[in-house]
Amino acid sequence: MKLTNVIAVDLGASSGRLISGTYDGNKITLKEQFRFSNLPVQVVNDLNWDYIKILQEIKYGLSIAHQDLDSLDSLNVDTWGVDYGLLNARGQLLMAPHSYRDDRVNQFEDQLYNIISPFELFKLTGNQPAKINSILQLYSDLQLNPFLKTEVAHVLFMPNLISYFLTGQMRNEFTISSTSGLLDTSSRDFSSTVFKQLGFKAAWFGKLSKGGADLGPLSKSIQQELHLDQQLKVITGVGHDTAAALLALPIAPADKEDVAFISSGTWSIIGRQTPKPVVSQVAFDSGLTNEGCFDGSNRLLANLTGLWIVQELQREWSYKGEVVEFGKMVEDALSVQSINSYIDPNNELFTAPNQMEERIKTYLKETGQRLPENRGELILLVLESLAFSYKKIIENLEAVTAKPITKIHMFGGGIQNKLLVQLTANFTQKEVITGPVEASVMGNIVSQLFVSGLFKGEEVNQILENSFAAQHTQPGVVEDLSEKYQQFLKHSAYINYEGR
Ligand code: ADP
Ligand code: LRH
Repeated sequence: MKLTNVIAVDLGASSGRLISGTYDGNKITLKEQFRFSNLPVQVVNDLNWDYIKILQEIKYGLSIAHQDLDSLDSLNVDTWGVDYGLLNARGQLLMAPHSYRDDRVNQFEDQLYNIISPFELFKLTGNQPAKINSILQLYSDLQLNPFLKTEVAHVLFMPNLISYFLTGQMRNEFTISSTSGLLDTSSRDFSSTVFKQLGFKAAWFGKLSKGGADLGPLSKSIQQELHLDQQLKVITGVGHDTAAALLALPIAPADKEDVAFISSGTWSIIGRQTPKPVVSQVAFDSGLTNEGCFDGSNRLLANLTGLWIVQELQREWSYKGEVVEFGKMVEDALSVQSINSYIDPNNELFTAPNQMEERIKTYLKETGQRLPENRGELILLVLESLAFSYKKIIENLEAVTAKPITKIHMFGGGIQNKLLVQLTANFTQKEVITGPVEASVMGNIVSQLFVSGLFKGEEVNQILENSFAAQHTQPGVVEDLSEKYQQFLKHSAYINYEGR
């Protein structure tokens, strides 16, 4: 069989990567072609994505991949959720896309929820109202810049915006759109009810692409710029990184709804697959949200501020002149005992950038808990708080769906943190299956092979099993955790949703 080379452009909120996948009919072999840092930039009062740098880095990565591989067949972009670009009728960006951590939305939250209440929004769209959601970001943009109402001609979600930069073609995709708070629970298309009430126009978003489509070739100018001597087609495959990752898990169809997944990267996303969105009062009260899978089914999940906290500690310490590798941070945490102090990772204090060490200490002081005496203790308390949050959310998922979870599939950069994986197994007392690290990339590639007609469906699990070795972590024998868990729940009001 002829080798097929596809490129996954996977953009995370800490780094972007171009990874090639070579499919030989039996397995997919990944090769990292290029990785670059991707951090939002504070520009006076706005926190923006550096979209020009992102595009430039992707072009550079493509030229490296082109030199490395004989032929490039296709490319697809997946990214983090919710962010978007606003374009005028000439297809130009009206402003730099904002990061979901930009604080312009704070002043408009109450206004939006006065028009449509949070529970009403949840029932209408399946999305748990949150500051980061595109619905609140877009509503805020329109209030802050009234000229947008007449100037906006297109809204493209981040992966679709990047694909537009590469091809000149505009198309929003289902999985990424499902993070926006703008899709209807039943039709799984843009909600005319929400649009009418908020003054958004359906034409801005265009026709939704479901199940993937061929977008067209890389634009002529980029082909020439990169001296690409062949046609590379760009595919609107899976657009959301978490939805992409689910395509990379070799789970038998019959077991799909029995396992939980934990995506552990900048964010932690903890969920399970369900046939349809779950919009009951108890799902809402449990802080869960519904997003779409590439096959049109549903992901019921909670978004938790994840290793962002660890990333910020690393960034802060390195600005102070000390380079602290993630591996060293884990070693430091392994060398100390737990001090039984906990944070609520989803507390607002931890979503904003800067001064993370101080923020953690402030939280501990305000909740009357013991302060860490060294970096190891500080990192360990963050990791324990994350693992206890995973446990609580898994309990919520089991309660809301009235169905036990048998095991956990964990993926993303965080699975390189063996301590976090073991804590997750120990605290949940469930087997944790890890891999691949680059799950979004693998899923991105799988979606391209589907769209190109190279995969039929049933054979995918076997091909995934041939492509990487999953690791199995069993829960260790641990002391009685109930007191520790109660202590965590006492200090994590947001995670402990019943307490809201
Ligand atoms: P995103 O896709 O959101 O940018 P990733 O999935 O790449 O994030 O995960 C990044 C996280 O993975 C980092 O915050 C870090 O905590 C963790 N990580 C990466 N490499 C290692 C390592 N060698 N040891 C421990 N943790 C690591
Ligand atoms: C993780 C993620 C998550 C949220 C966040 C904004 O990368 O996609 O699912 O949507 O980004």
